[in-house]
Amino acid sequence: MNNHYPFENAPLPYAYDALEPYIDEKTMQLHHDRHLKAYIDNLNGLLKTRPQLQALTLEQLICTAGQTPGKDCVAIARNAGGVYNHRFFFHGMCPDGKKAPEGALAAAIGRRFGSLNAFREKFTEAALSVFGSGYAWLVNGKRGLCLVTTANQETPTGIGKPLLNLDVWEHAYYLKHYNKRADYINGWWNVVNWELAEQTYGCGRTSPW
Ligand code: MN3
Repeated sequence: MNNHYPFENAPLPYAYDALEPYIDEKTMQLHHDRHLKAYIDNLNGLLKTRPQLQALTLEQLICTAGQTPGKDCVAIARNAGGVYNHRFFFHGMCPDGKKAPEGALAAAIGRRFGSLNAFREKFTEAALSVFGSGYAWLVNGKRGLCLVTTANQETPTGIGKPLLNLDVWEHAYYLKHYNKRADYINGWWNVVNWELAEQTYGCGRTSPW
């Protein structure tokens, strides 16, 4: 998969219905094929006439485009964030994954939050607290693990290395759960890709795909 322009909408790493009954097939189809695709198409459209930005990765675009004055720079950062956040979200889930983290990540969660259950409660609270559209994240920051919420398609890459994210825009759950975000979050815990979060925690990469 290209990590720079032109960005492509690579297929999900599992079938659309693989996360049933927790996340429904139709939601996954629309979310990947339309919502993510729109960010990719918008981003490619914005970069088409800017060769100086075409070799940059998503992380570099988010970082540099948002700080560069000029027409469309905010739009570039927002759409790059939309691609990064969705790729992170889709890869951060899997069918039949392990139910809990192990190894160094499990130990770090225990140190920071007391227990996995306490972490789940705090993360759920954070995800419920997002007003309107955004994400909840587990980030490995300068002082260790922390919970972060971001609005719209903002990313926490300036705070540290993201390990896990949850899309709480209504399009992520409305078809199945209507306005009940708590039910969606509850189901999502069953499909968290802990193995990938462990690998991301243990390596130098800033994105897990
Ligand atoms: Mn989304």
